[in-house]
Amino acid sequence: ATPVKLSDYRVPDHVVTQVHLDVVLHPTATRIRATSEVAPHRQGRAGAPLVFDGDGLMLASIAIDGVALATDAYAATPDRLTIHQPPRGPFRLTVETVIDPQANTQLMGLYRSSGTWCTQCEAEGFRRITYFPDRPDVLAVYTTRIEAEKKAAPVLLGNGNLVEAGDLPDGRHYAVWHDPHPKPSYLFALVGGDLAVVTDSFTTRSGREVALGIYVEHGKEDRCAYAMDALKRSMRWDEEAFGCEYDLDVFNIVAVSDFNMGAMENKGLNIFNDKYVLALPDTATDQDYAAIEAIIAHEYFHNWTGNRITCRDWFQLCLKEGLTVFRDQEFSSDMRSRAVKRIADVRLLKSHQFAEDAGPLAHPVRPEIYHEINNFYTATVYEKGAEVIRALKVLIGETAFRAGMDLYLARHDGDAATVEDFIACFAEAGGRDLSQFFLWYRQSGTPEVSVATRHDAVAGTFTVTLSQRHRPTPGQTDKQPMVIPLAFGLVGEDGRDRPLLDEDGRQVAAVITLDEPQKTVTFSGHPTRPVLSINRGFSAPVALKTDLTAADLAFLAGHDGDAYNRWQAIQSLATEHLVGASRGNTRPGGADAIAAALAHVIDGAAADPAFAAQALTLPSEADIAREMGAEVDPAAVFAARKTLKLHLSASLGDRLAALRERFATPGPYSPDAASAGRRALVNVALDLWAASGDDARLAVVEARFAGADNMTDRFAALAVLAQHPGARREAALAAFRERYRTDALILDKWLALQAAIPEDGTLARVEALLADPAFAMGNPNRLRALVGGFATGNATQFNRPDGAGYAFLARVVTDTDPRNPQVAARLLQAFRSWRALEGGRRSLARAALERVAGVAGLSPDVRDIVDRMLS
Ligand code: HT7
Ligand code: ZN
Repeated sequence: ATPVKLSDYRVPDHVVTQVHLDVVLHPTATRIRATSEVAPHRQGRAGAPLVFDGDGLMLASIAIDGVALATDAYAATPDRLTIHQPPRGPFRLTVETVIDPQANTQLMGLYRSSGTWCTQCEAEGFRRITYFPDRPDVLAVYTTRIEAEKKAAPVLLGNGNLVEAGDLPDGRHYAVWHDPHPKPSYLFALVGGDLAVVTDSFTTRSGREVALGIYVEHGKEDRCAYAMDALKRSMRWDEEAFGCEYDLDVFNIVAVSDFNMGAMENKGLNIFNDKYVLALPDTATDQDYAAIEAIIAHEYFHNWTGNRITCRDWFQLCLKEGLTVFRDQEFSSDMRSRAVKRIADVRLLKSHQFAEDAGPLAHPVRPEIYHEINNFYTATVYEKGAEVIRALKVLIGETAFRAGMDLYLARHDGDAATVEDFIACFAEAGGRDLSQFFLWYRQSGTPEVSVATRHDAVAGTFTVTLSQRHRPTPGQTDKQPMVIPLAFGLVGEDGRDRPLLDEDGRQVAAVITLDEPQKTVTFSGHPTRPVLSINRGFSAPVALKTDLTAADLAFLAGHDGDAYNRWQAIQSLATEHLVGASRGNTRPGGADAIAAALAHVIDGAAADPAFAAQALTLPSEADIAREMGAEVDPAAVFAARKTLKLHLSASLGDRLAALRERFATPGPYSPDAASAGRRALVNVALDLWAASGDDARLAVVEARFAGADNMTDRFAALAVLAQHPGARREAALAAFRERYRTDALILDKWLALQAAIPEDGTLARVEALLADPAFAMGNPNRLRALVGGFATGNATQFNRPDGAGYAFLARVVTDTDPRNPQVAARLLQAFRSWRALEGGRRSLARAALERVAGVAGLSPDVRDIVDRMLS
């Protein structure tokens, strides 16, 4: 297939300003009549044929201004409608299509989930409903009339406000929804089904009353309170933090159980994967609550960054996604602990995005070419996209950043904009040239920054030399130096930041901007050597190499005034040790130094239990592998990490045990951040304490599992037991299965946990679970839990030395592809770091990928991933 290139962008020849959709819902034959007000685009090609997109469509009828078209006036194929000589002025085009939602297993366009009709139109799903210019720069006002049998679909929802509803003969009814805000087709949505609703209301700052509704399966109404609360907090926060007020009379959320991603920001009618809506203390962990809060906020924030201002084309995806992730991260930081949120976000960035950027799927935050847009909803576009905005804020300062945002929201309201439009607002607000900064959007790969320091006790100076390096990535060999804002401090022996003075004794800012290949900065006033704390708060998304010694890191771990860097210091200390151990070289005393740093964390845990929990969490196997970069043996990595855990379990045993009492959460469960932080600390301590495998300790864990009064503690105990083979584990897994036998979302946790057991028997267990009634191949959540959990959560077993893990994934991917290409392509990305493996595994992984590549009739989604993976 021919790739799509950013450089080929041109305005459409025809625009649609208004659409009336008449949808008659039927399980297998839904009829859609779309009447569009079409006009030639002012800058389009005069006299061009009209070309509308389709995907698997069948045309039932076509008319212009009410007159049926002669068959030679147009050509309709499943994926295109062409009118050879459309009128030169505005006209009304009516097309009728009939589609089969029941047969739609791709979950794109109009499909059915547990009997509910629902839609997913981003990125190119609308063309599976009707012929249309399905591109984000065609903005139209939509009116949708939905008709259905009342018994099957008593609830009929659309975008915008409800303008009319009523009964029809033969037990049928209808509803008409009108959305006054012009929008691209990817934001269209409708829902029809027999759903329960939980309602509330919100008064905007200008006094507009908004009716809020969350629609869920009957019987799940009691699980919506947290999502509703998160929604109201998001609405208020967006007014206060960004001046963004909601703009319709209604805001509805519908939770469905079959969904390809997390959620979708359709105008006024968000559709969610039910995993990110439903929560009760007995069903959801603290992490689930935090994810619900973040995703509810994310989708809501799209109302401005994505909907009111949308993207000109899909190359600009980060314009809405990176910015909206940045906004949801800020929201969660304000709702919870900022430092802990930052640590969690950086952990995620490094584990997903750094890995992506270091492998064959690396691409710029704003790609310039794609084969399949669905494969570009990536950690790079989302998470790195957010980091770039954060770095911009550090670079230009808070005031200029806010002024730039205000300008962007005012200037581009109603536009389909570009990243250039966005950055121009900050250049203008900050009065500076941001053309070099733009490289963050164009160059792929994680910049590497090396830091060397020199102390001159006689002159009292401290010199920092920074250099940047950019490795080649697919399609990019020559790269230019970037603008890298590095927040920093110089920490004195007393643990306090020293004044930052240049060589002339003048105060300087606490940010070094590295915008050349190398830069040297000298500070005065240091008769004794300070310790450099750099990239504070992870101000730039770079990989750092410093000359900090183990003693410096231990010092920063205990004293850095920047909480993020306190955490980073412990991570660096542990990672360095674990990388060495994975390669068979351990430094004497290395594990003791880590134990000492963690003991310090435990002793000071009361100051911020959630932070202490993060600090006590060792680098993951993936973190260690990423740091190694090449010739990774996942079994050696696992063994190194396990050895360290055993050491810590023994040396910190009493301290860890005492945390359980010290930080027990009193009273009934509450999902608030402070209580969640205490639980996180107790549970991470439990895991380390029980790592010894001592039976008496496991008995305590088992008792905690049985006695837990909430899902967080119950599941944490189960996860600890899962690491230790034996009867206790199997009994606990069976009890969990039985307790939640009718609750698919909870059984997903059970599936994922077993898939992650780092033992030889796990692949057989996973294969057996494919036949468990808790599993369903056609449901994306189940597939992600079991197969995704195995491929991305179990480094030793996915990377078995016999290649059986790779063969298994390749098989599931090729089985899934004909049904749901998007999900298949995502699963396949578990191979993204295959080139960094040691030789034996590398050739087995290559063979598995080649087997996938050799399958005839692969979807464009899987073909794109496998080709890039092998190129
Ligand atoms: N903007 C939404 C992306 C999305 C999506 C993309 C492709 C296929 C299915 C999808 N479902 C949702 C979600 C978001 O980032 O907010
Ligand atoms: Zn988004």
